[in-house]
Amino acid sequence: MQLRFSPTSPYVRKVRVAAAVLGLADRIALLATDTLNPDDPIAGVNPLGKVPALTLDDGTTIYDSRVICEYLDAIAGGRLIPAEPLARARAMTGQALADGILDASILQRYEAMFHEPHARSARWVDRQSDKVARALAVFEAAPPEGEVDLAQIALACALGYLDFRFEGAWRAGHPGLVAWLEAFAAKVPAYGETAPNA
Ligand code: 99T
Repeated sequence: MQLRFSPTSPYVRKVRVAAAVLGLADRIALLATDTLNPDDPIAGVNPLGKVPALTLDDGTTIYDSRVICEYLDAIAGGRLIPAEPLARARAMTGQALADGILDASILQRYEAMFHEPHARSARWVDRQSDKVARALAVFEAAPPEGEVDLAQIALACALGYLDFRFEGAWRAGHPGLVAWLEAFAAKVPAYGETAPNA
């Protein structure tokens, strides 16, 4: 399998950590991708022009990170996403909340990257930053427990992204999550190995 990736993408990191935990990392070749370069083949592989995109051995390409993680989990026998419907929905909701932190954070970043200063909307940025704050408060109130699952991996990657692009400002108000992330990193070596600046 071939994974179109960028080392700074937290969605890619989620896939790579999931693959490592599932014992599938050595079946996945990494293809460096520059989504901002119009000559990069990514748009021919994923029309949305985003990473991650995983091309399977039969030539099928799948995206986005949630679909890829679900596929990898399925071929590994279902260790990161529970089969029981309610437990499954809970794990997928945890992933959606963590991914929502990423989506809202990246929208803030793109606002600064793609808009000239006079065209930026502080209201829009505040709206996104409120989403991040609310999601972090939910996780802080009840940090995930139990075996490593997809929701935990997604949360760790979201916090890692806030460290990488937002100077770790989240740490000040979330001591429970700081402790949780430290414990997660100690349990899952692939987390440190896939850090954006590793
Ligand atoms: O939007 C673009 O044109 C390019 N962006 C991406 O490819 C980002 C990279 S994170 N990927 C996604 O937005 C994927 C989201 C999707 N729902 C998924 O896979 O789950 C780059 C962040 C950074 O470098 O700061």
